[in-house]
Amino acid sequence: MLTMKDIVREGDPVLRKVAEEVPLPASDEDKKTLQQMLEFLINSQDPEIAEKYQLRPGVGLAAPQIGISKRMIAVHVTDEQEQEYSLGLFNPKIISHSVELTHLENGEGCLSVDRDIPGIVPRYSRLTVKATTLEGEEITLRLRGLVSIVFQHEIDHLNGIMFYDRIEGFKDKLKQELPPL
Ligand code: K2U
Ligand code: NI
Repeated sequence: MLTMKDIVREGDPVLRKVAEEVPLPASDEDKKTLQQMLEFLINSQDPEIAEKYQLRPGVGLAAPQIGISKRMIAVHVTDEQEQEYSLGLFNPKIISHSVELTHLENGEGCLSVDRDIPGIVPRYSRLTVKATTLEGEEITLRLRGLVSIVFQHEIDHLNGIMFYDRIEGFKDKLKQELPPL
């Protein structure tokens, strides 16, 4: 089973690469990896297992976060309408999105980031995503709310983008804090 030691932390170049499309139908190895990513999320939300293995709770995980630069994500989250999304997806692609933006009031975190970074992370309110499931089925998902945010956070990981890249002024603030060379 995957534990926190398998999670790559910021600074590792794999988190800044654009991940490769997964050749379909997926190999047994890629299917096993994606299954393990989904299992990690389920375990991380089980108080006993999370406590026993010291897992940080997660609602999403992208393959680059376990050092694999392939376009695979797992999502395990229940939305505001109590709809559960428990999915392993190959090659997720945002095919349309709302102009309207949303954000999580308390900002975002990341399993690959061992620090709190305050700030609003603008996300599209609504999203349409095409992907191929672990079972090999091509699906189209119309998402909103927390689930939409989770998908955007994970698909950003596939493109080498970290949530704080999207915080207004975050980079400038960083420059201000660092003394000029
Ligand atoms: O990709 C990851 O690092 C997993 C993140 C995904 C995420 C963070 C912020 C907003 C949306 C998705 C972890 O799930 S962070 C833990 C968490 C738990 C519940 C709700 C939001 C974030
Ligand atoms: Ni993350």
